[in-house]
Amino acid sequence: KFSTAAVLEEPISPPVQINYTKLLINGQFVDSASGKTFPTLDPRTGEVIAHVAEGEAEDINRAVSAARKAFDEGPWPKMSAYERARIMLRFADLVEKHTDEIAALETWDNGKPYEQALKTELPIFVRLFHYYAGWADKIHGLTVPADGPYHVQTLHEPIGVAGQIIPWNFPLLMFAWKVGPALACGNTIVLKTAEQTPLTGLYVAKLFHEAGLPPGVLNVVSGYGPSAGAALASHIDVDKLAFTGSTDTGKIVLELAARSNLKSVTLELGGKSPFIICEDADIDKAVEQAHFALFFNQGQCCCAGSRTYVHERVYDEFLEKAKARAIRRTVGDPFKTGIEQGPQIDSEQFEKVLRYIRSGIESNATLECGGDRIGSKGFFIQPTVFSSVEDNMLIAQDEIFGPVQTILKFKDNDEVIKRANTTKYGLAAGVFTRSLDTANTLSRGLRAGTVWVNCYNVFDAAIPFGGYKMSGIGREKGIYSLNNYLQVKAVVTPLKNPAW
Ligand code: TXE
Repeated sequence: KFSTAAVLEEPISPPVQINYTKLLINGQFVDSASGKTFPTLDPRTGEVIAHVAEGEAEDINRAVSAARKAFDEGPWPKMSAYERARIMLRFADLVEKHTDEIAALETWDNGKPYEQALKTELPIFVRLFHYYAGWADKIHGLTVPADGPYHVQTLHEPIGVAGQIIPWNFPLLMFAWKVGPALACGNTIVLKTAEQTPLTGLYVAKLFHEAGLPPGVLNVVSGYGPSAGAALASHIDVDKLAFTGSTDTGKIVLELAARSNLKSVTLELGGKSPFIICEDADIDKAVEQAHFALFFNQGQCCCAGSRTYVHERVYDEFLEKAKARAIRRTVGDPFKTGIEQGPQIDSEQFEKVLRYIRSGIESNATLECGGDRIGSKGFFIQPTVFSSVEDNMLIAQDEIFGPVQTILKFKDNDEVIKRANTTKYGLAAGVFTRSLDTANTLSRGLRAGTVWVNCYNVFDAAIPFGGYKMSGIGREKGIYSLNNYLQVKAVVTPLKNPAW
């Protein structure tokens, strides 16, 4: 029953050097106040790649002071929006110039396939900065036709210092989703990267300074959640907090934000997204997209299509093909050409995924393929498929965050809408059908921030992304993300001559 995925050979030597391991505060690389460091590991082997300065509360204080000064004294928020846009565009150019190195660093620290980082994620990263640079000089208020002899206008102003906490599954893309809109609106930033993946954030932040970003505008602190992350979320001088991570940690940071200074908070949290294959779907396309929806990025996606609902009339055909596709999936050293799947991020996530696989077996779901680790080194897991999954099983309810596809059977649209919505999450959903009516019925019935119809994982910079229910608060990307980083000021002036 195991997949035929390749066993890992000797790891390929990454084609990049690590130059930046300190904290980036006020435009300078500095040691942490305590002098402490922490190791970041290669998920292929579990071995140490580098020791990185460990930021804690004292370092967050230093970074927030720098960001505060850069906001209050300028020039960033008061600079012409066109100039801000030009710096963002110059940064995007520099990223393109160093794209091989940045992708290699991302793969080394995270374990994702190099080809995915290079050909999919880096272009999305660059495009996102182009997109938000385009917005910088198009953010403006309104004139408001209020009653009475008043001239009323709204000014759309930056909020101030933005605290941003990002996870390890897409270190670069999460950097872009957070930093792009915040800078376009004229804010200054303290960004805390995930402790598993500190390297690319430091690298690209250095490039931003080369592109002309003034010191203090973008500060990057590496460190752990309960120390550095919590200090940022509860900082009295931080005006806005943007967080991506688990729902449990999302609740903690929301509480810290409320207890400190009521800073406004956006949260992008977990999911258990349904992927629905209707009886009239193009089955081959649905198999491929359902596979992509779940297995992309080692299954470590908040929007992973992790409940695959298949109509009973096409269930057997879909299952056979989905299983064959999972067995064909190429797993191995992410630096090797043609590899679709690398290792999970760390031992904690690796053990968590294996625990859920055991739970699936114990709850009598049928293990169709996979189910075990690959090799004895690093954090590789076989592409795994469970069929005969029931809604009440743990594997159908919890976010597994790994390469484990769970396939469930349904009879009709009303039933599947109800079952798909019976979850605390509401991040994304997929619908596969040839009928426009069915597509419309399902996309309107599903309670999710994104519904992909006959496609999945489309992450254009202009498309908003975020969750219903416990998948989060607010939207990132697109025009919607600008609101997260703006204050609206109403300016009311009496008119001397109301007739005009
Ligand atoms: O998440 P955490 P973890 C889900 C996924 C995964 C699970 C746990 O199911 O298996 O979460 O992963 C920082 N105050 N997602 O433990 O803890 C932390 O340092 C402030 C979904 O990695 O939420 C990191 O920078 N910050 C997800 C960030 O929060 C704190 C992506 C995320 O870590 C903190 C990742 C605290 N007390 C995991 N504790 C998605 N939505 O894409 C931790 N952090």
